Formats: sequence, C-alpha cells, structure tokens
Amino acid sequence: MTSTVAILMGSDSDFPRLEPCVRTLRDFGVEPVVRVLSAHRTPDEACAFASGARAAGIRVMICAAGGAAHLAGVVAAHTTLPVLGIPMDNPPMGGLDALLATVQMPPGVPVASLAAGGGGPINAALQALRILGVADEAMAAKLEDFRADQRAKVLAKDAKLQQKLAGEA
Ligand code: RP5
Repeated sequence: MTSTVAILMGSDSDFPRLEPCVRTLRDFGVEPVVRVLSAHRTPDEACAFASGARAAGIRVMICAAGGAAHLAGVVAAHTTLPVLGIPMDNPPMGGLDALLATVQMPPGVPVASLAAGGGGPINAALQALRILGVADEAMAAKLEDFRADQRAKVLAKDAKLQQKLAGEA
C-alpha cells in the first residue's frame, strides 16, 4: 500500500506524544510512513527523504521536533509538498522555543505550524486529511461525518450539563 502521509520526528522521545497523530490517520484509513529523522543528527537522511517523498507517493509531510525545531523547515526546503510542523512541548520552555523555530519561516519556504502540545498532533493529522480531501471525495465525506459526530457529542454534553444545572437550581 502506498502511503500518502509521512510523519517525521526528530527523536524517538517524541513518539509517545505523536501516537494520537498516527491513530487519527489510521481512523480515517490512512497508514502513514513514520520515521525518526533529525535535521541535526541525520541531516543527509532527512533531506533525502524529503527530496524523494513526492516520487514515493507522499502527498503531505508532518514533521515534529522539539527545542531548536528545524526539521519541518529543512524538509520544506527540500520538497514542494505541504509541510505541517508540530512543535514538541519539551522542557524547559514547554514548546515555545519549538513553536517559534517551526513557525517563523523565511518568505518562500512555507511550513504550516500546529499547536505545541495538546491538540497539535491530532490537528496535524486532521489537517493532512483535509489536504487529501481536496481531491478525494470519499475522504471529504469521512471528514464531514467526523465533524457531525463531534458536534453531536458536544451537544449531548451540553444537554447533560443543562440538566445538571437545572437540577441544582
Ligand atoms: C529534537 O530534540 C527532537 O525532536 C526532540 O524533541 C528533542 C530531544 O531529543 P532527544 O534528546 O530526546 O533524542 O530534535
């Protein structure tokens, strides 16, 4: 099976926080290529992967790194595929360092940055799926179902809360 999404991470220490990203892609039937490749520690391999990604069938690249997070930017310099950056919320700065390193790209080399921590990994997956959904009607329909399901869940929680508050009044 050809993978259309690649997730690169700077270290295996990032992986536990990226599992929701992998899970979300799988929930939508997308099996990603997942690699530990670092802009600093394995620069040749990271660049080679980025350069060959389009020919390999990849359509969206997700890059996660912490600290001086250059992975997404370096990957974006070696491909014209869309690159989504996940700044990892490492100590001691809680991801602010990685967020700034990921988001402050020079004009001409775009990286779309997600949130540091929390929803970043899941939203990276959903954003990748939305990109695929531009040209894939079946994927777009799955994303509509997801949205409807999410809405129903929140409305059910709201109804429950209203009931609880009415009981207290
Ligand atoms: C970054 O350095 C990685 O993405 C990771 O978040 C951070 C620390 O890496 P390890 O020292 O845990 O391997 O490149």
